Amino acid sequence: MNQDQLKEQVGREAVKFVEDGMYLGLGTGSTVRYMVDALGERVANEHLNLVCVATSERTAQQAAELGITVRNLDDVDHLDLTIDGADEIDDNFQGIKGGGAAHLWEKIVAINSTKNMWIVDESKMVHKLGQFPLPLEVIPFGSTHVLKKLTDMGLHPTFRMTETGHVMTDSENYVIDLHLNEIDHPHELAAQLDGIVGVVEHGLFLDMVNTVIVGRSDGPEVLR
Ligand code: ABF
Repeated sequence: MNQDQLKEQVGREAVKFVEDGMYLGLGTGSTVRYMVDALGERVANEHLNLVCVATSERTAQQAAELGITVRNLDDVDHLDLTIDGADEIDDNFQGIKGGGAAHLWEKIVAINSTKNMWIVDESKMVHKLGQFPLPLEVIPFGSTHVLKKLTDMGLHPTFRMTETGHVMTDSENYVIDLHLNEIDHPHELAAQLDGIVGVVEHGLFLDMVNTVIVGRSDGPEVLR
């Protein structure tokens, strides 16, 4: 099975965990796109009664087009489950997210969810975090000075750019990626980054996930 087939596999598997009446968080990324498509099928076929909160404008649009009820996070008092993707998951179920420039809203939704589930193809499973550049959402004002501070800290930062300029998040912020190769102490790094004025949020998702579904050629593996 190729990577897309594995993504579709775990997207469909995840939807089996959705129960009628749930308040459900919807992640962002290509794996989640498959999950939302499968969710749309269940909602239509089974007339599921769901209230969903999206972690990005693009997920909200996809869900709404499928007839899924989408609400703002501030219009619900809790979420039962959030299903999201990830860029890396290590042996301790710690994760890096944000490759899709959505990790701020993803983390806000995740911390307001009773349970969190990540769905990934097997290429995302690693022994140590860091090969995937660690995303930071940063405020544009003063961001060149934040970049310099990160450089001086030895964190190898780059602005995430497109041909036309900065990648902009749904909150109209910039993204800086840290090219670290290996992260030996993720909790310490997270605390360091939390203390930098201008950094809104980093993509280390630590001690947050309850269930991980990994796409494999011999079938999805449900971990935890
Ligand atoms: C999202 O899932 C992002 O945080 C992460 O970048 C993405 C993984 O992307 P994909 O499913 O497209 O591989 O939660």
